[in-house]
Amino acid sequence: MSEFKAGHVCIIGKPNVGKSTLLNRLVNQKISIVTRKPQTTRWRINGIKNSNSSQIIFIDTPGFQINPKITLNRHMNKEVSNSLLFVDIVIFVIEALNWNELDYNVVKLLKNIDKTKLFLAVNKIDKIPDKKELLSEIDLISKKIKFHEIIPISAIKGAGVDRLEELVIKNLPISEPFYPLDDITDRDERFFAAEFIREKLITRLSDEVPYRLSVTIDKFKVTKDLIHIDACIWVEKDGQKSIVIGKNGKVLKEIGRLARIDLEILFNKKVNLKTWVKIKNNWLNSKTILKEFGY
Ligand SMILES: Nc1nc2c(ncn2[C@@H]2O[C@H](COP(=O)(O)OP(=O)(O)OP(=O)(O)O)[C@@H](O)[C@H]2O)c(=O)[nH]1
Ligand SMILES: [Mg+2]
Repeated sequence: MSEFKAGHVCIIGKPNVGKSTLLNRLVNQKISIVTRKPQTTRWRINGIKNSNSSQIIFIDTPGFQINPKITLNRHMNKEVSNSLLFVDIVIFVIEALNWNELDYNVVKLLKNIDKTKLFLAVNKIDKIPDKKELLSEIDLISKKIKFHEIIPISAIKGAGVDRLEELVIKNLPISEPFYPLDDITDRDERFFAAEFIREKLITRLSDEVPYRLSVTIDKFKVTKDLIHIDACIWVEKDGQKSIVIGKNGKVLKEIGRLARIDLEILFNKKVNLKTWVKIKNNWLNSKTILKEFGY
């Protein structure tokens, strides 16, 4: 295995640019949740891409926020900075023709990173009919920051993603693999159960509610032909609890149904999912409760 290549590749960028969509595309499986709302990802998550000659550990991170005021958001930023410590390559993702101040804030995090490790992925090019505009934006950015590679991509459609992967492998060090060659992630089944439920909650609920809730798994029991999952959705107040449950329990039922369908695909097994909604005051600002919830 002397020529085997392996390493860690961190995907970072401001919220909503398509980092998790890119991770899923790179590992050909939905492991990181995606919604059209910013601040969807709260934890870093590894997606592992294996081949006969390489193992790439892609790290999806929460979108970086400026001056976060609540403890949960500070935790999310810390997840990003910690992820940068020992990586071989950083893929900085931006949304094509949408480069702004917020992207600069993320770039500032990269000031100590060796420039030969820095890739720019310009995402969502499927939305840009005029490629000339795209080229002039890339030109502008590359005058301000030096990137080793600049790759226009569409994480959703797949354009440019193979090339991105090739360039990543080219730049990886020779190393033994870090994980068994059939692993695709570092996260366990409980993590996915909680995350897939949270994805449905974010998509279904409006305004602030998705940002004020967290999901824990109280039971995860695998039997011969069924997985029993008990999940708890934690909110801060009575009003939020009523919104999550909905009239006659309709909203919660629908969320449970959609999460169950996704989990059955992921686990390739029938799932019996039960959900409860409980209140924990001010959990977003309590270090103790955040810890209890796994942050
Ligand atoms: N048109 C288009 N939309 C995309 C593309 N990639 C991602 N999106 C959409 O952009 C939205 C955000 O995608 P995510 O993958 O959740 O973005 P993220 O950067 O992980 O967001 P946070 O976790 O909130 O930081 C979703 O609605 C995606 O479907 C793309 O290549 N083209
Ligand atoms: Mg994400």
